[in-house]
Amino acid sequence: MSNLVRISKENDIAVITIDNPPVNALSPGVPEGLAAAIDELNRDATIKAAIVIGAGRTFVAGADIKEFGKMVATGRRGSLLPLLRKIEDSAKPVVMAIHGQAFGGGLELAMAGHYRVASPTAQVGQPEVNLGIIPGAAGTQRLPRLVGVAKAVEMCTSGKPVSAREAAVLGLIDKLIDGDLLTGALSFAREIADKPAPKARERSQKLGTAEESAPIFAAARDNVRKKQRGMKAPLAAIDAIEAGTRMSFEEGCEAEAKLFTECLLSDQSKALIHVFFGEREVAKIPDIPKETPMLPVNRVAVVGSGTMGGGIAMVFANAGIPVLLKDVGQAALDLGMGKIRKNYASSVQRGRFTQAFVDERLALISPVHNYDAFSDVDMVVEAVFEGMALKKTVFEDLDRACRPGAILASNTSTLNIDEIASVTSRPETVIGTHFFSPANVMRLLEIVRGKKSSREVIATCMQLSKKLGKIGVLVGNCRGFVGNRMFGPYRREAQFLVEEGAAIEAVDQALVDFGNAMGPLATGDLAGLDVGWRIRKEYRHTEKPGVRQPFAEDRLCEMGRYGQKTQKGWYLYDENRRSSPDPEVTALVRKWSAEAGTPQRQISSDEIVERCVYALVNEGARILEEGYALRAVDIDIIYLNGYGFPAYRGGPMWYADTVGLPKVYQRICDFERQHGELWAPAPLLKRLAEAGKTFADFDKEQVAAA
Ligand code: 3H9
Repeated sequence: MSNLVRISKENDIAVITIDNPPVNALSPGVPEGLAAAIDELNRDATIKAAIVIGAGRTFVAGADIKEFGKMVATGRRGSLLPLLRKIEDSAKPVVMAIHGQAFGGGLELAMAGHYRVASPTAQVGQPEVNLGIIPGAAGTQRLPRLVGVAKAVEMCTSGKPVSAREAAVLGLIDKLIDGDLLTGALSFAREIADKPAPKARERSQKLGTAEESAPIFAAARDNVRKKQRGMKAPLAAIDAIEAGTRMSFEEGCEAEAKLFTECLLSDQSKALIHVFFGEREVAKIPDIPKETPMLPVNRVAVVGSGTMGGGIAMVFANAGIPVLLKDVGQAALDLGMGKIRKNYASSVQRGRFTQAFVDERLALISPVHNYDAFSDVDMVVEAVFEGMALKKTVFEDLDRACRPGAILASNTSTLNIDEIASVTSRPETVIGTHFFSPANVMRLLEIVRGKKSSREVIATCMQLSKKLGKIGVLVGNCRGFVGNRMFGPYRREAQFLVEEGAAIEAVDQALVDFGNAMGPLATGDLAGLDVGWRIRKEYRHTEKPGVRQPFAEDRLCEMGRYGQKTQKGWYLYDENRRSSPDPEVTALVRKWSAEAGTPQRQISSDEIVERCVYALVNEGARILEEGYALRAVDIDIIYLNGYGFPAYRGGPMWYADTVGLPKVYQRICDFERQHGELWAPAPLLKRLAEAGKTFADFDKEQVAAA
């Protein structure tokens, strides 16, 4: 037996324990250990049944994702499938006792057992699509036999877990165990020890007929094409489940194996695995060790009850943290609280929250119009209008009102956090927390490190982001930080393309077809074109004379076309914010381009994508070299979670690696020749391309050097 799996005896029941911290992944040694334990079970005449249970915090989180590289290289899926067959064929019944998670290969393992019992708080699921693959150890074959085709399709395509309670209703869990899982599992095992052991692979009642299932598959494919646009794995999962309903179990497993391998070898899977590890990597800050003491964040305050402030207050309340919401007067507060109530009401309507949950959350938000109660809070997030003078006044007030050591955070999206900190007597507690709009929905939180921000404050904010359901990424203090600094050149290119003759809709469509949630021009309309316009006006003096700048958006703003909020921007909007093209804008841009002498030409969708995405990559490379992002993967995680970049492309930097940095560099050099110095290639990109390296190599070197 391997040291990752141990077997012990509780009278006539064997207890097989998987002990592979932190999440009992099925790493090499675990399947072998389990196989040896099953042999032992069947050899020992004094044992009547067995329980398989996980040590530590969970049952089994799935196959070991770190081993996927080897699977790709060898084309082998490891020893999981024969093991599951061995368990199912065991002459003595095997009870799977689940706590924490049975995910992916973990659920597949559980389904090979004859019975499953679970703690009520456990979760089960097939999240493989999130890694660009499908279940590869007969999950697409056993799951529909246990829960029916429709539910199996839903679980395998969405990747979302179901609770043990729901799984019990579905027939996937045979019994919920309150109290100690092992004790409950032992008495369950004694109850069933002498009964025939059911095998999931032999069940067919829930599979239904081809006619019954056809509409389920058709609807699921439609749904995937709409909601998981561009993703291959969910469609492959449907194919595998469908194959299982038309063939024998063995043939179904073969069909699954073929589809699994295709997915595993795809660029999408490699990108999504990069994202999986990346989301965990960003939490690791080289100069801030895990043991850094955390500060308490039990009561907070938000200054400013506008869209951002209100959304941020909801984020804290949703995490169960009481929050003071401050604004200047009753009218502003009433407006802010009204918006919060409206947001919550729509969540109840959509079934996301129950009314009781919302009532509890609303009770955690206390509107206030002065700083009197601020002496009690552990952290303040300032979310007032974006202007340095105003922010400084607020921070002077906070410095007076808050207790020493309280974290003073600014939700600025562009301003210099050190300058804000300089007006306080405690710059070490000042930090940027840049939430994305709508704050209660978007997952990204850029945490902006000031020159003097203390390690404790940074570590606390990073940990807090997880508690708030956000993904925190630490960034340096430069204009626009990481996300918005890169977004500038991206949107600049979108405008240039229109000014050079591309149709507005063609630019947006090319990027939507690439996989982005929205096109760059439509995004501008959504965010408000005036926001960028105001910032550009403020920084105009920093632009180098003679360097080409886009003009179309500024002119639209001068006409009062600010986007969705004025029902006119790049597009026209009706009262429901549905967009339609506006021929007037096209005519205007053509006229302005003629006046500016900008030559007009046909522009392909490939060029649109290259110009916009490589603009991101080039700026990303500069940011990386200047040290404002810790790793290329941090930039990727920012773009996936804050800017709608498609996860299956891994983020802009990973995408550039996939294309090949020499090719990306060459195109950027072409663009520099054609369009001028804004396209000067980033020195880091040049160096990596010439050395035949990737951004991923750069990250590895950074980690090694830390
Ligand atoms: C699969 O099973 C394919 C099959 O069909 C069979 C094919 C033949 N492997 O998330 P956390 C690490 S595909 C390796 O921070 P939490 C993780 O990187 C798999 N490592 O904790 C992290 O490492 P570090 C299907 C894994 O409590 C540490 O564990 N399964 C794996 O917030 C802690 O993780 C999935 O997709 C793994 N499978 O959440 C489940 N899982 O500390 C993926 C985790 O060095 N996992 N690690 O950064 C999860 O969803 C969450 O980790 C879980 C715990 C909910 C389990």
